[in-house]
Amino acid sequence: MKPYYLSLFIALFFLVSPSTWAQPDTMVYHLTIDQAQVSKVAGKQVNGMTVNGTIPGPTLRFPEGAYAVIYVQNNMDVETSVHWHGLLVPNFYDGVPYLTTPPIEPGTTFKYEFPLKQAGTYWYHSHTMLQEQSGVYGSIVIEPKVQQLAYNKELVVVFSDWTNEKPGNVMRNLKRGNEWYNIRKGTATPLNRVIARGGFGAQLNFWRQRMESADIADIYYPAFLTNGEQTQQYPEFEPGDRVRVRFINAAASSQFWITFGGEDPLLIAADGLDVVPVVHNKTFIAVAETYDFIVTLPATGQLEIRATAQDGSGQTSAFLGQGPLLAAPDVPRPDKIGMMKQMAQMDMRMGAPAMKFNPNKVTPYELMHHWGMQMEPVMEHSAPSNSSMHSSPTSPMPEEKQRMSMKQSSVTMGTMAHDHMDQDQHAMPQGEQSSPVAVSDSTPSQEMVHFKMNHARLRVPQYDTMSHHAAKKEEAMRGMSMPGNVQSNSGISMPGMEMPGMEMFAEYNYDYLKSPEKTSFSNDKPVQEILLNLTGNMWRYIWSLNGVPLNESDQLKIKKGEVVRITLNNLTMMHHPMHLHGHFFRVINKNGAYSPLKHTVNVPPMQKVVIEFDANEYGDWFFHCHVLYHLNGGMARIFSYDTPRDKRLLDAPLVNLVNEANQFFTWGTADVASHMTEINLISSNIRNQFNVSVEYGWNKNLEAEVSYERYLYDYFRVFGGINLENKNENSLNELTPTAVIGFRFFTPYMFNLDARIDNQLRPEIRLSREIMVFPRTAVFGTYEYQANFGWINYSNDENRDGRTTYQGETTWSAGVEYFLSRNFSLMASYDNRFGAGGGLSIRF
Ligand SMILES: [Cu+2]
Repeated sequence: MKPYYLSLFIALFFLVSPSTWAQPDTMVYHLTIDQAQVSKVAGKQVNGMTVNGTIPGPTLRFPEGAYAVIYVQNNMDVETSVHWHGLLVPNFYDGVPYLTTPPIEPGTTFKYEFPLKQAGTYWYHSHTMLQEQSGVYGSIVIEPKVQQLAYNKELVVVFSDWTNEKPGNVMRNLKRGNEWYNIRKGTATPLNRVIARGGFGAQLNFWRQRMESADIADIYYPAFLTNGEQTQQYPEFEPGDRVRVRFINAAASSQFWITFGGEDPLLIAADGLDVVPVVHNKTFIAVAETYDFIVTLPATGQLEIRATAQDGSGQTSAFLGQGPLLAAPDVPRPDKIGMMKQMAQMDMRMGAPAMKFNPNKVTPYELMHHWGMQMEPVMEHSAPSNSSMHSSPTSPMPEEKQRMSMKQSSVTMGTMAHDHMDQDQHAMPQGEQSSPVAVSDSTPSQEMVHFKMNHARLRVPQYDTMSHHAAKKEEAMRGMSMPGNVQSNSGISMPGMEMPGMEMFAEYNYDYLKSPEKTSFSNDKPVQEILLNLTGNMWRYIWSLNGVPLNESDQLKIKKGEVVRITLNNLTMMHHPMHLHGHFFRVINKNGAYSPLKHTVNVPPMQKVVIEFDANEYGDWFFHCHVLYHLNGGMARIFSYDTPRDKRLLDAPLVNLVNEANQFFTWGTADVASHMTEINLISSNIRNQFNVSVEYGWNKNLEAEVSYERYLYDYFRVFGGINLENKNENSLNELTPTAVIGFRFFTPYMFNLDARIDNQLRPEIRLSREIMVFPRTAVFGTYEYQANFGWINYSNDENRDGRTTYQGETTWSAGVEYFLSRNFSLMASYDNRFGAGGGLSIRF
């Protein structure tokens, strides 16, 4: 071989083979995703999706620093995708279909490859529609090169939730507002229970704000799973074993409390990264989070590790070792009515809309100031700038008592305040903030940091202190930050920010997580401030950020080299585990400069959490609530570095992802009763809705209507349609069609108001309402009034009795409904056109 060819050969050799030859630590996995019949609840076979034949899929183990090559084969008849949750991978391999990665079409295989920059516990899951709920998830373990912690065994524990329904039907049920899930879970709060607990005032407060109750979770699950089974036995562990348990919450929408039997375990890592080890038993694991613990097996007995669903609707356990049971502590079921009562006592403005009249006008600060927690400090905001306590003259709390609480608080807060002053420049008052802030039109988040930390941690000595003080939230915010005065900042906020009921969510803070290394960013980095209000509408099951669902949103532009600081302000009654792809962010907590790094952070109802990350990537990254049904309902954004889109995505238009939040769902009800029959059909996406309704009485009265309506925002829509009605009984040959236009409004106290006028200029209003009065029983009523001023006179039927001056027509009905199952109810009603009767109500 001539030297020329030889060198060419050598050159080619190195050109074509880097991924196989130049990567000595390459590890190859093959994953096959398939549809299969699975049984997770005894005796019930349903369609699921498996990875390599199982749910969850296999654990992918890698040594730190390896080069991962993963072939994903799609054996299903629908497209799929795999996202590597928590792994820092090149944008193209992040696995969000149509955003970063092409979807994996049926019958094809996609090759993912990336170097592993991390160690720890992670996981993977489908990012296509609702496939994660069907079973497409599994664990990833990256072994550290040097193991510094003392343990001798390992166990991966994947928690998840299981439904026998098709996930698409679950979503449809949520969209239609079916009460059934809450009934089935036993978490509904019917009026009789609310009244029995003295909560009627709170209920009225909720209704006024168009909220039904303090819902914790939306969906009924017949089973919660530990590594795919409701209970798991691991008898192979022996007394004295120190087991590193890697927990992953792969549930579609369930958050859990983990509790441990035996001696309290050691929490050593969160979201894959080491934390300062801390003894910690009852631990909240939000959807998509991971935690590592070291548990020590007792000298005798088997140790239970239990995950209890946050709303108390179920649990799943793993048992390690053998012998007598060391049960995990019980987590009491949350008291929803008690929460309602507490929330009603605070001046919370609930019901922030999930969509806006003009989605192009994004007004996050207005949203924040108008809705949410109304903060009313005890301190006057003109408080002196020293650290001494300053009791408000109107405070019902004796000053002595305040001092007491101040002292107690100081004990718990001492180190924290110290940390803030010394180490965390972001938590400093603005006067000492040296970093340039890119967006100045903001309430600086350092105030929020303090607010969050204070209210989350402090006990509330006196319950109704707050309600006696009327200060605007805005002022409260300002009052909290005394520029240039650290002392007063922490001092002032202590008694003032002791919000009644705040301890209700204190157990969800992350203060027990402390990074072993400083995580704060250098002072000279520019900071981009972003406020994202988490917004939602339970009635239509639309979820959004700043009142704009994904499909109506613009991308959020971020700049490489900047620090992006995001205030997540939850204006909903639900928890939202927010996940950012491709980055770890600091979750600002009491540990200041040592705040932990995470990829997923839970934001409790009506609370604020501040996160910040180093914008050090390129491409577009997804940021979303990891509750699958919230993500699908629109609670997501694209963070864009504004770099060119990968050419390999030419055939994968982004609109396919974005429009997942705007699908049409169709449902119907039919009442078949002794006096009448009624059918309603609804097809709806975020803005548009088509309705067909037919009422037919056995006395041959008929009314039918077809209409189209457009939602201007959550509670207000305009409509137009055709109405068909006969004038008198037994006169089906005299059906008169009229054109109608009007508006529909979901009022405070939750009445459906329909105001319309027809083409004969007859105005009409309708009011209707349904209330759950007993656990399975609802009452409903409708009132209609149509006025005819005779503005338009027809020479025929209308005025055959001579010229009409004014006619009013009242229609009303009232009834009761008893829920038998998801799809069936018994109903009885009286209608002034059709008379009284009873029958069956069917939801389909
Ligand atoms: Cu959510």
